[in-house]
Amino acid sequence: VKPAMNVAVTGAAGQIGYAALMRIANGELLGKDQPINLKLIEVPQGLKPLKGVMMEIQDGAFPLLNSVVGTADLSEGFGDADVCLLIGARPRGPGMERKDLMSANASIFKDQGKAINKSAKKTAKVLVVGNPANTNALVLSANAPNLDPKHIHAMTRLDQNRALGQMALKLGIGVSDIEKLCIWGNHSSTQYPDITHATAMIDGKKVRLSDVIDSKWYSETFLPTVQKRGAAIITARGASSAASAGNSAIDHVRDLFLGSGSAWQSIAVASDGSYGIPKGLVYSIPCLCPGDGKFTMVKDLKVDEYSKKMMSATAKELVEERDMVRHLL
Ligand code: NAX
Repeated sequence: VKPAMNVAVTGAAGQIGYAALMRIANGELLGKDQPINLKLIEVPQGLKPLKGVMMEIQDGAFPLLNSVVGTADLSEGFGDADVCLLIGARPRGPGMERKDLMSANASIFKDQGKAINKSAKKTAKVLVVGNPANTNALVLSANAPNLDPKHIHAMTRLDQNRALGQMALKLGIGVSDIEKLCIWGNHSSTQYPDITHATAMIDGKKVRLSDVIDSKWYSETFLPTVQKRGAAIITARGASSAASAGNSAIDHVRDLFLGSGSAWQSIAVASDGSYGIPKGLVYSIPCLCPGDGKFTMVKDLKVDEYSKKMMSATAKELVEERDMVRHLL
């Protein structure tokens, strides 16, 4: 039996936490042979509902689950963590400006960065889901110098999954028939879902997506559908997407640890300056995941004029976000 890995989850009593935790406990995050210790972190007022979630987890009788702790104490929660899933964040309140939201969250992620720096394993892999995810990850990284910034990610996998779903629906094929579709930039409406490198298997033949997709459908239907999917779900469900967000967080971490071969995965991570993206911005880029917590960015892609414009628009938004939290970096 493998030694247990420690998985810390913030916002564990929230709706994404609720949707993801049973699956994590069931081995979908790190593999069906990997025992885990769950460390569930909430703000003090979240501890009561968290207790209920913990009772349900217990009632799941998961063979891989070694232990479960619920706490509002960051050093206890992040202690020896191998994986940190940072889901909890401050939601936008009435009358709250984007700038206020940005700085309220940045200070949460500053504290969490310091706690992870002190208490988690130096090799810990961190995934930020709580919004504004990219900039929260940037603040966290600045406050966790013991960790390699390469291991601090923000989630754009949900955007990638949404794009794949829409494309597969349009073409009448399965999502696994589509390759090399990726998301660039911010997890926001400026994100750029890029199909210029993508291929699809149609009637047994591999074709370039840009050869079979009408550019008017791409720009007038596909792009806004993917970029505004979160809002459409709120309108329909009366609550924001939770199960699909939890699912994508699991996809992200699972592929990082168990590998996903030649498949491209969108990961928002500190830019190394490739593609003219300002160095250090937490910016989504296509990556390969060989497993064992490692990844490599896909380099030297040809970027056409349209992509260049879209990629720099989302970078510009991230630079503006960074400027709003500069005092915490
Ligand atoms: P909920 O409001 O249902 O749950 C959030 C939970 O986090 C609450 O239980 C709250 O008590 C807790 N919390 C707040 N601050 C905390 C802190 N400092 N430490 C620990 N726990 C804390 O929100 P939910 O729907 O679960 O969404 C969570 C976050 O994910 C939001 O910021 C949301 O915007 C973001 N999302 C990000 C997505 C992405 O693709 N990156 C997609 C889905 C989602 O909208």
